[in-house]
Amino acid sequence: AATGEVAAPQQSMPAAQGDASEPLTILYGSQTGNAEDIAETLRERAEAAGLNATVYDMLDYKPKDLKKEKNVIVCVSTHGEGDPPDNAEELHAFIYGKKAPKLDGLKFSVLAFGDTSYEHFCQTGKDFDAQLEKLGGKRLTDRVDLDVDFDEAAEAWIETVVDKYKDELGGGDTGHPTVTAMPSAGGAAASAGETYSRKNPYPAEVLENVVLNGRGSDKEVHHIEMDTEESGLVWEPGDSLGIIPENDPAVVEELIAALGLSPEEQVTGIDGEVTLQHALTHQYEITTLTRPLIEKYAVQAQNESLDALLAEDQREVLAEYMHGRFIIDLVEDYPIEGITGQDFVRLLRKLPPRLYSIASSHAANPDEIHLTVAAVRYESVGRARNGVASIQLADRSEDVQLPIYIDHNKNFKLPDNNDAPIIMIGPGTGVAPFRAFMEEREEREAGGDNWLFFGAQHFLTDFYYQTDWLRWRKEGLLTRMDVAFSRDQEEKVYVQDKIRAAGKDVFDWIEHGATVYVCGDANAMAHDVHEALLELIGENANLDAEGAADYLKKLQKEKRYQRDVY
Ligand code: 2AM
Repeated sequence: AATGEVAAPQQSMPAAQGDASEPLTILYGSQTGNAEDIAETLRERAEAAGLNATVYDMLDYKPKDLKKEKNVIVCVSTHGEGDPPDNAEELHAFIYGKKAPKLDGLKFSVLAFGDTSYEHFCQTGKDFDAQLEKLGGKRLTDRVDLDVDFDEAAEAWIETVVDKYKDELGGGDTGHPTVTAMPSAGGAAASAGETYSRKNPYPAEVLENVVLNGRGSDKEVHHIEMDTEESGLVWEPGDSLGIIPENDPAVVEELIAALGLSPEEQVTGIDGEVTLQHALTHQYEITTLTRPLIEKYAVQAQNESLDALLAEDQREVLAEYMHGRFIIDLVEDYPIEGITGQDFVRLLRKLPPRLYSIASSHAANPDEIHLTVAAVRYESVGRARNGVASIQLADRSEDVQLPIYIDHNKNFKLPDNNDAPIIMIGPGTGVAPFRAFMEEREEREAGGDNWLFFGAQHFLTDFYYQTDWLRWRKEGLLTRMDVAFSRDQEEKVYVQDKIRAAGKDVFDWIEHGATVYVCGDANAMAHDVHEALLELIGENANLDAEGAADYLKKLQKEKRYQRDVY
């Protein structure tokens, strides 16, 4: 039990400058849950430090309340082309909008989640940071931008922020006996027995690897089955599988040769001394070019034309250079005389896990995880390029054990109510989670109606899981299926065209409580589907553009419009 004095919030200990009972509002905007986990951990630490902290999903937070706040901490990720996650959209728009309040009394801090391989790295976090200041807020700590391997940096940030707010507001130890550890690496908190996590992944064997496309298709999508029988892994439909991949040995070899180094050179890697070859195969990202990497590389390269490329006004030229090139191209284009293996690995970031939407239900088959994986192979700037994880799965996954873990996604979940209808929109590999949805609903004997929109190039070669869908259709589990085979006729037909054509029915389903799910390509498809939904809502509910947008926003708040787009 606690031995320290636990002060009631209102009569807290004397404050250094402020008042420890002053509310500290933590707002998170998160697509898959990373920012949410960190926000939760932050709240626990803040409370343990005697602060009066509350966490809100930005979706559940009234933007107007912002003007009453004295202390706000924002944890937010960035998606696609620098866009906010779905649940942050409204607040993000609000602080830029006409109704944005003056925030003179506000103290704030921002933690941004992102991925340095994207041009608009951490853009949403940058937006909040800049705009809160512009509205009059005072930045209490510098914004921190996290890359995909964020555990340590997030931990350090939490400590800094809690200390800073404690200094500002007073507070002290509440005597809370324990503070939970960071949850992010492990996803769900560890329960009894061994639980596998990102830090402690399960070595899984691939049982099945078949190409789903027929001969002559432009696409190469693999159906992968992994053995989870001994793993104890539990997932829900909508969750993703994290895979810690290995780099292609041929690519490693080529890179080492380009550097003029020996594969046997000893380097200090992620955890101790290893050969350069081992480090580059298992520990570091060696393909994707990022701006931070090029910046660090340039310091060693001392090459005028590379420095010129990094000038602020050359951002577009640099983006153009990075597009379609890998790290090996940088090494060849701007060689560094006498670079050592150690110098080189210091430039690299840790090999991040790759996430795939799980295509099977644990309730239906706890012994296997199924994935639907598009093999990424292309040629650019005179070189064949491969996706790291997809090509390992496609070409080199026999007789190896792949480290895997479950990446839970609270924002893409079947309704608890088995009688509630659902509409699933999943062209291409976006169909994966919907196969899991249907398996799950079959298992639950759920009575709710199910409607699938699927799209692909050709009926004959690209209708993924056709036999599953047809069986479910025949058995009545799948109530309706609308397919858009884009290249089977002169004019392109996409899922959004089918949605528009069925607009009245889609609207009826929504009015009858349907949840709408969208999975797949974030840039073009998800945007176009969103527009189609707005249109059909406007038409059928007799609303203008603003009214339709509000309708869809409300649906999103009720968690009846969920997206898993990438
Ligand atoms: P396309 O390749 O013929 O352009 C799965 O990849 C399916 O999604 C394909 O039929 C592809 O068509 C289609 N697709 C491409 N762009 C899309 C978009 N903006 N919206 C919806 N579907 C799209």
